[in-house]
Amino acid sequence: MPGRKTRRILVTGSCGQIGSELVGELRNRYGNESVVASDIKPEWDGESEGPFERADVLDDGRLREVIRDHGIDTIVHMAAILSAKGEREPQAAWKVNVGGLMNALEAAREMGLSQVLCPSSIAVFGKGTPRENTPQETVLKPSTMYGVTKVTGELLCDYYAEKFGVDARGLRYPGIVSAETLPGGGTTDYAVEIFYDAVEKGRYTCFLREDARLPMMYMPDCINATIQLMEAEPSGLKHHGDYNVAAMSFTPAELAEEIHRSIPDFEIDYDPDYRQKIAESWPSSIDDSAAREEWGWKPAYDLERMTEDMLERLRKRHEAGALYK
Ligand code: AKB
Repeated sequence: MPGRKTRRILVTGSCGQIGSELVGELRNRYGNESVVASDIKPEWDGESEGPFERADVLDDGRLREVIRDHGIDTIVHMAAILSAKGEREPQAAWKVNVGGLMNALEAAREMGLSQVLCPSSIAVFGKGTPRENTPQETVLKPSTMYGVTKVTGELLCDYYAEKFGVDARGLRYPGIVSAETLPGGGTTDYAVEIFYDAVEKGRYTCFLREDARLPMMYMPDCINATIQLMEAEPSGLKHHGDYNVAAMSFTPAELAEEIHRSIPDFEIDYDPDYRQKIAESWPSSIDDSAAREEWGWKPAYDLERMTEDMLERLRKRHEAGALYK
């Protein structure tokens, strides 16, 4: 395992909601030149400076070329199609999420890379899973193609770790709330959209029901969890690709109430669509004691602190005429 300062990291899906902020933080820690951002998009639109390579994760040859050219030893594999888009394009979701991960794992195996980190999601849960305080080890019978690909991804990480000794790691992200890059194609996206609409229009129509309680996390915690797991000593880890991580759980009504404290005129109404069914198949809260015990996971943000920070950042941008970047 390379030391913290000597890693050379490739982040796939760098232009996405999590990738764009993760690249910045990894560059702060490891140096700009040591972190290569890549995406199927032609240009890097993130704020940090450093190398960018256009690469489709399904193009195995291109992926290996980037790995070779930059002397990469760690892949953080963020490229994926999320739950709602995956239900509209299930074949593409399978291809990108499973095919892309296989390419990353195979490159790691054949080229002797030190680590692959691939996020999983609360979407691995489904029928027969306890919905409250969902345990680490439990039934994994997702009802979405996204969930099917994430269970497969977890199993692939375990397989490559045990069979080939690839240090493959992953964590089950809850819904992620962030102020920099908009999410796209997820069921939990409402929890970001609501802030933009609250600041811009003072009202929001939610595509989930008011009582759809889901596990959520604020981006700074998501970035910390990801880097903490990357840097955790392997000897302390009993799992590979499937750590539950939690921070808070709330319903759309509770989030609206919290926003209401700062924007008293804020109004919300509800027009649930096909995403409600996806939300109903997921847990309402998660037991993350394995992550806490094995690599010291501890979130910093609750609903109140997150809402305050989101509104402050978005209001500033709105006043400067740059709400949407
Ligand atoms: C989604 O809603 O699809 C994602 C997730 C929970 O993995 N945010």
